[in-house]
Amino acid sequence: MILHHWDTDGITSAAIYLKLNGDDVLFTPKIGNYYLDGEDFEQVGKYESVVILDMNIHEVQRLCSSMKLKIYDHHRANKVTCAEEHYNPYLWGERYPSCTVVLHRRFSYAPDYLVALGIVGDTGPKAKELDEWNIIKRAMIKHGKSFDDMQLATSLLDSSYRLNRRKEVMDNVYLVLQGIDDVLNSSQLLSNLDAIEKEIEYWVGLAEDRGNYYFLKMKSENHIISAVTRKLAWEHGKSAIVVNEKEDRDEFYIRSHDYSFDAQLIIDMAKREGYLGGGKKEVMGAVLPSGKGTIFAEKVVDLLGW
Ligand SMILES: [Mn+2]
Repeated sequence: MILHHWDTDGITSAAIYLKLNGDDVLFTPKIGNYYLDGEDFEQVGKYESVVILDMNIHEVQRLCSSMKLKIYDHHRANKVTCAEEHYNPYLWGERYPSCTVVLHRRFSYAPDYLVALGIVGDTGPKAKELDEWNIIKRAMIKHGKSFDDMQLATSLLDSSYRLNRRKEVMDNVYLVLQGIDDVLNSSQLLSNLDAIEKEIEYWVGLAEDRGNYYFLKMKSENHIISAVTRKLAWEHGKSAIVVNEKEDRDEFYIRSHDYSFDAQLIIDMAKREGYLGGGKKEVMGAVLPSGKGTIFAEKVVDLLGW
């Protein structure tokens, strides 16, 4: 079985692994979970051998007692010593931009559009500044595509997880194996993008101007909070705070429009309170128990003196 991340890099990594080793059962965890819940654990546990691509799964060593485990990844991680192979450049202090680059290096897989799409998916426009940019450029020339086409292809592949469509994520592995044009022309994925854009616009229109920042409380099972926050901040030229109340959890997201605060302060606060949080200088997100999102947002507003 191949267990892979639900984003473009995870999808293209699974495609490369299939090309190298032949067809296999594909599996992606419940979207949003960087761990295996009871149901997922039971399903994965039925297999004698599992390859994990582009994911650092919490407590993954639980799988070792019943199976042969291999892990190829590029996220921050600790060595999983019980795995037959744990190949992650992070473990020896190197950073690779995508898991597709990990597979290219580990298996001498000749870089192609799959490797390129993985990099573009994980790094976006910053891909142009990487050493690996030449991989992307060669793929663009070979297939007659612009960088915009490459980015559109990754948005299309990502649209399935954004709309919480787990089976479609795995279908996309076979779709991308057919070629970039098959992705760009997929009517299903194109209509996904339409639906996502409409939903983002709907929520952005409901946000409230609070002087120093925009605030929005939304309710969506889709993975769009980061895109909603970004659109809010960019459209109004103000920082934005968004709380999304999902069925089983609250999500919190904040974006500074002018780097006027360091999001690390909020990441530290989330960690002190025992919540999962992460981000960069200008953005941060956190997952909180149901009902805690608004309370956390008030604390952040206090912390920032808004
Ligand atoms: Mn990745």
